[in-house]
Amino acid sequence: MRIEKRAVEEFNEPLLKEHQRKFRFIAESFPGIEDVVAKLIDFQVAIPSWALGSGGTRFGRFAGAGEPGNLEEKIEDVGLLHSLNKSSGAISMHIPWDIPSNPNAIKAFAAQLGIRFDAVNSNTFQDQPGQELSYKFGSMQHVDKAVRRQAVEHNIEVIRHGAELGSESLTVWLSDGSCFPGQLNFKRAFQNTLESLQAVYEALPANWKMFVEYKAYEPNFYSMSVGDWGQSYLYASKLGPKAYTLVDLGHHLANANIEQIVALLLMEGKLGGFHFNDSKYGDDDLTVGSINPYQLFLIFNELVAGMDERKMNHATDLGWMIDASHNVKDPLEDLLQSVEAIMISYAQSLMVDRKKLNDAQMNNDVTLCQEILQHAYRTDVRAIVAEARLRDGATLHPVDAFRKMNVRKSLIKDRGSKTVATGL
Ligand code: PSV
Ligand code: MN
Repeated sequence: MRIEKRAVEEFNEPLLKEHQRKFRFIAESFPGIEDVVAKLIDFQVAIPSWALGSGGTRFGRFAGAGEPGNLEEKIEDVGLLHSLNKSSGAISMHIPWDIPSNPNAIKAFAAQLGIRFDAVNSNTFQDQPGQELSYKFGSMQHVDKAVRRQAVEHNIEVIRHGAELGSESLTVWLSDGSCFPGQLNFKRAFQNTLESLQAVYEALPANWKMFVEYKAYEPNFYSMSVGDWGQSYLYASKLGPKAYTLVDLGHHLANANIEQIVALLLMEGKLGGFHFNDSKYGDDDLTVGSINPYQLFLIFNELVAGMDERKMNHATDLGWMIDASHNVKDPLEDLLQSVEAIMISYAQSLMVDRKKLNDAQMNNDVTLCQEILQHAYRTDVRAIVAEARLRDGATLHPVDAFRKMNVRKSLIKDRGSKTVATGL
């Protein structure tokens, strides 16, 4: 299924007047509005190939209908999202869940839909059918050199697949660690992991980045060999200038101050990428902004401040991606909501009066600091985000449009109601 320009215009038409009234109202009170709109148009969030179907928990999974059954259909789904919001122009693939059988054809198909290939992700957290050695006791940290070599070779193969499609970064998330005290020699596990990562790093094409993603717990419950941003930073620093830390919002212990982590990593030039989601308890992988939108805003506030200090391009210098799971909602609706939440937080953080905030901080005016941040956070910027979409040829309200255009119904008609997408 494709969403034609005409369908977008037809959807927008009856909403235009009301939208223009709301946009005019906010534009009048914010002189820098055109710069915000331009930045929103440029900003793209990659969609993970494994999140286009229903997710589940270890207790089960309730499949949806019309889910994509192969990589082409996953790209088709991302194309639909992108037609609706013009902010989802990239896909991030997980190998081996999505090995492209014909890379040139896949690349051409994605290009037709305006989709590029973001970071490729390796998988040494599951054993695959026919795999020679098991990752039950880890992959890159493993005590057996042959297992470590297998993990390294897999990552090199992932780079090869990514390079064929035009990706320029590899995300390595390791589930390595231990479940019980005494199981693992921490220092040996670190050294083995570092050596393995070094072998992968050496295989990176010249223009590539490597993202080292950390996670506090799960599937290992006593220690993780890349368990927090400190460990990730240590690996990334020892690896070299092409290695960076990747922050996944769900991968922290409760109440961690993620905005502070982000600020310091940016200061050190070691923040590489982001996995957006939201959580109440752990790595819940819920819709971005659904539980704690203020935290999301505070993170974006540090991102914008830090990127501006380093004169970075907001849209291209960091890897932006959603990493969520949709257990009860339509995956595509859920992803549209996530992208919207990201754009709203980004827009609000672009509206923070940084000069005023800095002055208030220098004067220890704590009350004013809070007023400045919350003024931006409490500003209803939805019309600005919608205006950016409108100017870029997308819909004023993506979720409503998805429903009005009967997108899921068409997908079920094309694909049937029993397809199950690969992924977790
Ligand atoms: C692990 O929880 C993670 O966040 C990593 O990014 C994985 O690659 C992804 O989820 C999918 O399992
Ligand atoms: Mn992640």
